[in-house]
Parts: sequence; structure tokens; C-alpha cells
Amino acid sequence: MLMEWFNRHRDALLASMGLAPQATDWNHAIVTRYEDENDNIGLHNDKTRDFEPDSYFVVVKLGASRDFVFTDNSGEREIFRELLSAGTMIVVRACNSDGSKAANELVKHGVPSMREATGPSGSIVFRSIKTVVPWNRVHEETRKRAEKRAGKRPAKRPAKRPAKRKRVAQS
Ligand SMILES: O=C(O)CCC(=O)C(=O)O
Repeated sequence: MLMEWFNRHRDALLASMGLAPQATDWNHAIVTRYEDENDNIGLHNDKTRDFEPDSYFVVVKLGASRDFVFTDNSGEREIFRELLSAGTMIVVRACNSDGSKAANELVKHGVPSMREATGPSGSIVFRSIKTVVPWNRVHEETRKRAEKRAGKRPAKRPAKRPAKRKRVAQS
């Protein structure tokens, strides 16, 4: 699996970019699909609460080339904008254990919509996080949410009712 490959080569990858090593594995992946040039993800910082300290998140670009943007935290001053092709990797320091701000907290990133028509594109983002939810819980939660969206109540055991009794006239 791709995440295993990244973990196996983690130290070498980070060292090749002159980055300090990360002690923990990447253990979380999100796949995002942008159908065309209109699909976009706004400027944001990733939430730091659950990141392993001193870890990085890695974005691997897929499909059609798309602009990738970093701005200052106000979102007004662009620091970086480049059309990135499939296979490009972006590595961002997620959070620091010494209380100083990491790159993710100092700048925002995003994938803006494009003027030119583009085909489908996307990304896989690997993160190293503290809370890992087991797959069976993910499936159960997904099923419950789908039922809720469909307007159904989750299947419950039938409520216990007292047995019906007939009145018998007493003579
Ligand atoms: O799809 C991308 O290139 C970026 C994804 C992203 O910003 C995110 O998942 O936080």
C-alpha cells in the first residue's frame, strides 16, 4: 500500500528535503477528488489538535494539473502559487512539540478553482494522528448516517409492550 511505502522511506524522504525526522508513522489518509476546474478547496490551516507532535502531512497530487496556493494567515498575501502535475508531493510541517508555530499554522493552503477547463484531479493526504478509529466503527457510523439521511430511524429492537389482555365478563 502507498502509505506503507511512504512510511518505509520516511526518514530518507524527509532527509532528502533537509527536513528533521518524524518519529511516528503516517496512519491516516484522505482522498479528495476534484471533478473539474470548478471544484476547489478554500484556503485553510489543517486542524492541529490531533496531529502527532513534530509530524508532517504529505499531499500527493493526482490527475489533471491544478494550482496549489499558500498564503499568509490573513489569506490576502499569496506566498506560493504553482500548477502542480500528478505525482507532485507537498510536505508541510503540521505541528511542533516545543510550542512554536509550525508551517501549517503560519500559512494557509488551498486548491483554487481554475479558469481553464481541466479534467478530473485529486490528491491523497497522509497524516500522522493520535486518534485512530477502527474500521468497524467507521462502517457502523457511516451506515447510521446514511440511514439518517435517508430519513429512516436506525434499526432498533422492538419495544417491549405489555401483553394485550381481554376483559372477560364476570358473572
Ligand atoms: O487536494 C489537495 O491538493 C489539498 C487537500 C487539502 O488541502 C487537505 O486535505 O487539507
